[in-house]
Amino acid sequence: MSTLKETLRKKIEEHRPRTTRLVKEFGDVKLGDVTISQAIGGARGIKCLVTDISYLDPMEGIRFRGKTIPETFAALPKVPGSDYPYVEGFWWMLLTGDVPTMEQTLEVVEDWKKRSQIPAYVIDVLRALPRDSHPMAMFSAAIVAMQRDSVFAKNYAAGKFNKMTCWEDMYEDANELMAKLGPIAAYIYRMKYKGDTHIPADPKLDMGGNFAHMMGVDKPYDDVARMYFILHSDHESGNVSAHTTHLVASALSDAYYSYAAGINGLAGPLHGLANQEVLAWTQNFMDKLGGKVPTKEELEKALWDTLNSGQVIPGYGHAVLRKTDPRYTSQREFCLKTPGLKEYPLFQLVSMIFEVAPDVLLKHGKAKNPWPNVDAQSGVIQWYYGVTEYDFYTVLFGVGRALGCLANITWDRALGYAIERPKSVTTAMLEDAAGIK
Ligand code: HAX
Repeated sequence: MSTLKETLRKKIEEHRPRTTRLVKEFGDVKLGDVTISQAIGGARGIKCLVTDISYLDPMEGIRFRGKTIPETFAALPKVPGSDYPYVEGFWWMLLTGDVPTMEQTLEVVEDWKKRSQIPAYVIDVLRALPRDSHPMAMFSAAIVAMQRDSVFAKNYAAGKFNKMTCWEDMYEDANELMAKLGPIAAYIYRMKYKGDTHIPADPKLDMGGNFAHMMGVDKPYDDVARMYFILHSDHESGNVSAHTTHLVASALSDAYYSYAAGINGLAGPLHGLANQEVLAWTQNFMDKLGGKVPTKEELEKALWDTLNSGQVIPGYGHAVLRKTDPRYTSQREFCLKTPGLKEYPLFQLVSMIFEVAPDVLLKHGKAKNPWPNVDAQSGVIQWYYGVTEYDFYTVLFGVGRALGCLANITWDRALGYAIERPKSVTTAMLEDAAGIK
């Protein structure tokens, strides 16, 4: 039995009475009323999901288990010789709420190494897909293909379902996925963009280091990977990828079905695909200018052209945040402290967009939040380190987002969260409620 699993078991046992008491004794306490615009407008702001893994304050941004991004990076054990922590230690923190010791972190590192081999049939599935399939479609197919190995599904089919202990099967599936997603993503990358040449895993490396190695990108891309996966891990539960994963898991679907569904949601341009769209927008703009650095006036015009043609400015705005996304700031700080990257023309252009776009969006008057989100900055760093195939960027997001989604559905099972089933109403009912009928 792993120390992480035992620690998690204690946490779950301590936590369960809190949830039970809230439902039994305080189940009728109201958290708010639902308005017509919330019912029509994407359930914005309705408080009906519960998670302790992260919390998103509109003005402050994300906290993972109560810690801001800088606090998270400072607290966790670091990979020797690196500026960023082990992703495996972060996984421990997301699951348990505690900062692990180096020894505990290394236990997860070893556990994931043992689980990291990509099954041969997954390679077959990936190779059978047309090579011009979007890498997110490939990633999703690989995840759902592995459903045959789900411990949860096998035990359920064998009649071994037990509401109190089924989180353990989810935990096993979640760890299997976490260990394999990096190597699968790297396999897709090299198959699709690097002439189908592959680099075997290096058993000496941690998850982030091995990912960089299998991608074939030199240091400090290992730190970029660690930073990127942690930053993209979780953004409380209402965003499309986290909510979809939770929703599908609520039907007692296993981690593979659930996270493949989450990945499909992440692939939408209003969500995770925005990082690809940012680079596409920026590159198109630079091409139109023949590669020269634009003036602020040229940039402002291009932003207005995008808005006037009815499109969104990718990487800007957010459903919850009302200030610059600290995940954007964290990546910007990485660029500012990295020699070469700070002077890099693409970084300078993205910085200029940061100066110009919020004013344009404010004048446009629609977006409630004119500030950049995580996706406005992430592609620049990838591009700088040679990962210029921007339709791959959302896959990177998907490897990181798994940390949050899978930690959440492990806890969903542990606390016995119900199958999700909100109520719908008809338009006529809304008109009745509004008194216009
Ligand atoms: N450019 C142009 N218009 C925008 C805008 C932007 N960046 N952001 C919002 N708006 C518009 C909306 O389309 C909406 O217009 P309509 O009334 O015509 O429908 C209006 O402003 C009000 O929207 P909002 O309440 O401010 O924002 P939403 O909560 O509805 O949507 C989005 C939030 C992130 C989807 C939105 O800001 C957007 O489309 N941004 C660009 C795409 C993007 O960067 N997505 C990634 C977000 C972060 C994330 O999930 N990463 O994975």
